[in-house]
Amino acid sequence: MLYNWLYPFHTDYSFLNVFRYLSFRIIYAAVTAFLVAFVLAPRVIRKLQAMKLGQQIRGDGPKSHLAKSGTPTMGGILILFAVVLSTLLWADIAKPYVWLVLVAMVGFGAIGFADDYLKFIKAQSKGLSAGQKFTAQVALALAIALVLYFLPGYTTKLSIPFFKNVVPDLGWLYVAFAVLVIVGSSNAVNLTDGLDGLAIGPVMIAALAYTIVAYVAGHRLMSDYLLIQHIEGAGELAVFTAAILGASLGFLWFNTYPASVFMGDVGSLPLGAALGTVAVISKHELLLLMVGGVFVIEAVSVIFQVISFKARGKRIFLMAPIHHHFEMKGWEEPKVVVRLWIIAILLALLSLSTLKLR
Ligand code: 57M
Repeated sequence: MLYNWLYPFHTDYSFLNVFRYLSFRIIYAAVTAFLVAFVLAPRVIRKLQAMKLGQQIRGDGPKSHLAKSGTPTMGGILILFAVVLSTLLWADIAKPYVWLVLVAMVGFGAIGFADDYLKFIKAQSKGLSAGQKFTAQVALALAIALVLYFLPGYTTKLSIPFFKNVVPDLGWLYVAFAVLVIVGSSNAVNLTDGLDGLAIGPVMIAALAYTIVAYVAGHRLMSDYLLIQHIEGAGELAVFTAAILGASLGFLWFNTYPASVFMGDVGSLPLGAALGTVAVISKHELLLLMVGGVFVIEAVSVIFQVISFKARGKRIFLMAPIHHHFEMKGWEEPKVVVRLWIIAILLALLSLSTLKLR
């Protein structure tokens, strides 16, 4: 909103002209979100501890996790606050895409909050049932997809990495596809959030990658040069993803091993949904499979493990998701986390290279 309120006065105060530059607003959205998360985290952690919102640790997991019992969770509330505040401050709030991604993030955050609330505050150990959670996620994602479908100028064409001339128009099928991307991304991040810093690291890396993708997609000359679909107004999504990057950095300061706080479903579900929604709006949905490759690997490891266990009565991994498999093989937790971050960085670099390799 600073852009909307202050830029009009640039004729009187020339330094306000700086708000016109998207790159300036992207950088300061990240810095603002970082500072909000970093400064408020100690107070939030103390509040979560006072409310006895400590994580219960399941006995059937790696034994090393038992020491984590009582670690405050639901720290994702802080991430959400930092991202929403910074986006409202630095994005052009006249653009509908800004409100759509904020609604997606807050909506999935509410689903996660309800789950955590039932688990930790009402001490109904399981929280929302899988069916309740999934139904709420699909309903919200469907609403977002339908708004997009009927938004003037939005296209249901699907970009395919590496193939610039293959752009199938999915028509109304795109609505189902968009729901799949948003709900799948939300749950994949949720499954990944099982070690200190393991989810927030790849979220940061994916947010940085989509900051670049959204900036380019919203830039007429750059999108034409790279032969990618130009999405008018997509540049403002880069302010939002930069805010996610900044808030994630601030949260990581306290979530790194040994974690002082966990994000909870109130953090993992909205972060995944936010990345999925940005991928859908910027028309780089399939790219998310590469950018968020660590999340895909984690989710696929669970799917294969459950299918194998049900079909053959045997496990493929010592334990799923795959981060537990490495723990069971004797890798220390920080080693598992940083090595998966390295894979996430490499996948993000390869993903960005596909913008040129077409
Ligand atoms: C999301 N939640 C963590 C924390 C975090 C189908 C099956 C694969 C489901 C899966 C599951 O329960 N997933 C739920 C993962 C949990 O973290 C909490 O949940 C929030 C995210 N939603 O913010 O509040 C535990 O993860 C650890 N943790 C950290 N540091 C962090 O920064 O150490 C989390 C964040 C925390 C803490 O220990 O308690 C989780 O793992 O539950 N189930 C599993 O992942 C279980 N795997 C399993 O059952 N595998 C079976 C299946 C596939 C057949 C198998 O391989 O045979 C593992 N998780 C646990 N115990 N807790 C193993 C058993």
